[in-house]
Amino acid sequence: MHVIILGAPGSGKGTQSIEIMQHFSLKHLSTGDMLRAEIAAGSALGLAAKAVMDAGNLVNDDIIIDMVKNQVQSHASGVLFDGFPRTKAQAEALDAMLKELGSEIAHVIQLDVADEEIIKRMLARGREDDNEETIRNRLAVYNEQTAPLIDYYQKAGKLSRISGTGSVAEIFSRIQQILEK
Ligand code: B4P
Repeated sequence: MHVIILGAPGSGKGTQSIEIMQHFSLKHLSTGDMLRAEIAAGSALGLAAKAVMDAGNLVNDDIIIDMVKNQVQSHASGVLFDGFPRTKAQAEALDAMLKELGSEIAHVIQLDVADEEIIKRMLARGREDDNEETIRNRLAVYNEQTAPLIDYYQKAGKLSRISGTGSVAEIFSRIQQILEK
């Protein structure tokens, strides 16, 4: 079973992914974590990605798709995609990758959180890319480049939209109901 957790930056994708991983045997694949690992390692990819991430923009599709491809091939039994795909090109590449493996996405869970709540959460998180100017740009980039995926997965009959407001446990129980169906 392959699952995507979709939502605006700071909507709690990473937080819920930890809960999902503990209950379902899925490999957690976070492109944000992978990019931060590259930055920490000081690789050429990390250096290039850092400036893009600090500005709140998206890292180049080809780089991201290559990064994900290796992981998907070695975890064909079930992946939880967190923060990927973020563009239509990434979504189409993912569909093609899975098709090659004779597989497909089973569910897409979309976390719905109001912008004001997101800004509050991210300012409290205080990661390097969590200043107000960057957050506002990330929300604009999300609306422009990632939000069209809601329609993409809805048309494919795979989307479940849930409220991402409430306690971490409350939100996880909404997700659990969907995944256990
Ligand atoms: P990501 O690492 O994916 O991170 P995110 O969207 O900021 O956060 P997430 O939704 O996981 O929120 P979290 O659980 O942490 O992206 C970082 C950057 O990497 C992107 O801007 C982009 O530049 C680049 N990137 C990554 N993937 C890419 C791709 N595919 N293509 C191109 N570029 C890519 O929660 C946020 C905060 O809220 C935390 O402090 C948490 O404790 C708190 N919180 C969570 N749930 C809560 C709740 N229920 N109530 C109150 N607070 C809560």
